[in-house]
Amino acid sequence: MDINKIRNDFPQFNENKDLAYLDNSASSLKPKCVIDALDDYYNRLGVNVHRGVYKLSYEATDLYEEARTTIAKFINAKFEEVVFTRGASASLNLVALSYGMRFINQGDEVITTELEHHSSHMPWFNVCKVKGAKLKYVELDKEGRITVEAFKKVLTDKTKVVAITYVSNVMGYITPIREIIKLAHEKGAIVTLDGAQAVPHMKIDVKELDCDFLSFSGHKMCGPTGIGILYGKYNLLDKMPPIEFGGDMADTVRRDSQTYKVPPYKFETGTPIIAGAIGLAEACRYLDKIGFDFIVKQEKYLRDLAVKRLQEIEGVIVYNPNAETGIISFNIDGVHPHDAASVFDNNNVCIRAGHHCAQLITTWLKTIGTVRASFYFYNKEEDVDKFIKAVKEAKDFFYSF
Ligand code: C6P
Repeated sequence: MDINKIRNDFPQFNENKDLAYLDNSASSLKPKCVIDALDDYYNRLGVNVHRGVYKLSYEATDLYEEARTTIAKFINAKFEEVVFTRGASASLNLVALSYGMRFINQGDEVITTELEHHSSHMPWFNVCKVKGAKLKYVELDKEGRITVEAFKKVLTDKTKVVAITYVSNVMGYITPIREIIKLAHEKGAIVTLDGAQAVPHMKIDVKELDCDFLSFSGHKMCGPTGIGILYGKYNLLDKMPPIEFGGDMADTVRRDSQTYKVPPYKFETGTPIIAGAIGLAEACRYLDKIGFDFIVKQEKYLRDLAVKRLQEIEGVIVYNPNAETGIISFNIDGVHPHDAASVFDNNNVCIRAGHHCAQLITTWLKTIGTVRASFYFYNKEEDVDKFIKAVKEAKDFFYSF
């Protein structure tokens, strides 16, 4: 595929020709077609859904619900299994606050890992604390990976929930999730999967994975900010209580009783994120057009190239040289990641530095934080060149004192 043609889809590169955008795990850039879809909704419609008895509102409702159909197809879910949320964090919290608070009891066990983002780990830490359940951690291997063997060691008859990441936002490792899900189900536990770093980068089929819940964000996959998805198996969503109450999710409301709509609507309180949903559906169509075969190949090619060149620089510590995805975590020995980051910025290279909202893994790595470069399909070799130049410049600058 012609990478320059792909880059023409992204107005950011016209505005900022010299930009090496390597902070894709934080948020991806947005293609023109997604911006146009948002524009179209606001320019032509801009009205509410599900409520208005006039043509504009019917059309907005159709676009909003068609977006759900598109996104359901994108992950091979059913329409009614796709809940619109504010993002991955909101989706992960919804599962813990609803399923966890209703179905976890004293003495139950929840399995998590040190590779979790705070939004995956913290909600279950709190559920366990309130409910008197035990939070157990899968022992990571020497590289910092989750293995099936280590998972088996913490899985027991008491395990009720496995809250686990599909791809780590710091290490970029892909969790061997199929086997973990199978083993968890054999014990009668459910698996809530954090797909924030997986769904933008690989083809996901929730039926084939057989996960019980999958959470992800629109803004990391070419979609707008402020929209995310919670996929849940319908039988689970159906028995879960809502966590927010009010407009549009209610069925009947009386002085002494109330009933709620069926999923997904019982979890979508108030005016929904209409433009966000429409924009995310456009992003799904766009990613399908680019094709995940290309996305996987391009990210891997660029990250391997960058890792090889990083490893040639003395003093650079790469924490995940063998990761399968486009994430590289590293440090320049003795240089604070935030200090290094300022040199990248001066070179117009966008990277992230710090603990990446995943302090369990930076603690495990025995560092306060890392510098993280994260690639997406629109990155090119020149970005790697600029990135390596910035690493060398940062090292030379801080080693000159
Ligand atoms: N990680 C990063 O730079 P939100 O912020 O709700 O869209 O996504 C939360 C989230 C959940 N899980 C994982 C694995 C994630 O990586 C993120 C977001 C960003 O790594 C911002 S901290």
